[in-house]
Amino acid sequence: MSEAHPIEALKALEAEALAAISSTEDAHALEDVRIRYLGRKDGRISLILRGLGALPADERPAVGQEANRVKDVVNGALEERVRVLLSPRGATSEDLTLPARRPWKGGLHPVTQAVDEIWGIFRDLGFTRARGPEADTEWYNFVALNTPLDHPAADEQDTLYLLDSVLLRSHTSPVQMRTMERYDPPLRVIAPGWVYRRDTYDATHTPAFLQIEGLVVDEGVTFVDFKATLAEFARRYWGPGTRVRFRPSFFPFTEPSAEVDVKRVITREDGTTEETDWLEIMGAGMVDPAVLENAGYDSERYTGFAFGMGPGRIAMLKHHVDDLRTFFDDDVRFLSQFAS
Ligand code: 2NM
Repeated sequence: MSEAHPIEALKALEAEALAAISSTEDAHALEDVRIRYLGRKDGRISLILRGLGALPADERPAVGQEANRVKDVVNGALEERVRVLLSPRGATSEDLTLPARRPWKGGLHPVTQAVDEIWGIFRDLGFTRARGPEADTEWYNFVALNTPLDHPAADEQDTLYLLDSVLLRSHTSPVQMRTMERYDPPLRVIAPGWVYRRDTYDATHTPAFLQIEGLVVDEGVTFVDFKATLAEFARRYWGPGTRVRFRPSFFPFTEPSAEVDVKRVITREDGTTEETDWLEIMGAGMVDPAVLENAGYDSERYTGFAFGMGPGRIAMLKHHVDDLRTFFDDDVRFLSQFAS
């Protein structure tokens, strides 16, 4: 039997090679098939290509073209098969190397984080958390706190009234007042909560904001206890190297009163340090004896100190945010950077 015409032989080789490729089960077997048909030295298709010169001149172009076509088809089949064999499930339609979609993860709001950290420090210092109503009376919000109703703070310009003498609390001090009424000294309470003022929403004000106030009352509580407690708080919150400064101020419910400032000392990676400007973090003072008397305490026997701060403001200082509204506009793209 005479040898088959080269074009017929090529078609037969093509079918044979494709069948061999699709029956391979691993990459080694596939490489053997590649060498058998396309190996440079004596692959069966390669041999035909190399033998083109021996053919009659008029057959050469057609055989050459067919040999190249078969070579391309077999190469393509080899590539496809290697992808199938190397992919974990042999799947071709899914790219299993794609990174998975990151799952949505909740996080605490930065101002909530500040409340939790601040309250946590005072808890460690022996304070108890107290709550009270957000709608309260003029008595608890102002009068009992030594703030006469003709004081500017009590004006309708500043306070949101619900009824004649019922209002949305403008600070959390009424909680301390109610706590003093209910419990005898010694008292160490911390009252975080929402408070309301008639303010226009801008970079540093919002009509509803969180406040944290604290109160300590006992026999023999002095200005030294006051300074030491707040300095200890500042160093636990802002870092051990933090400097603390008390500036004289005025509040109707404390005498003397002070603004508390901190200066943070930041240690850079190379060990050198940098000091921030003084940052005002809270108002505070020794509780006015008239306030203790309004609570039913004997102001000859007991003394105390109190303080108040805004965790929103503290979070702004901590995260170098200069517009309070970015915390409250609820844009998750902004807020998610504080998630922990
Ligand atoms: C402040 C500043 C100074 C304060 C006073 C009282 C109370 F009820 F004991 F009298 N609670 N909080 C106080 C004192 C709050 O906030 C800036």
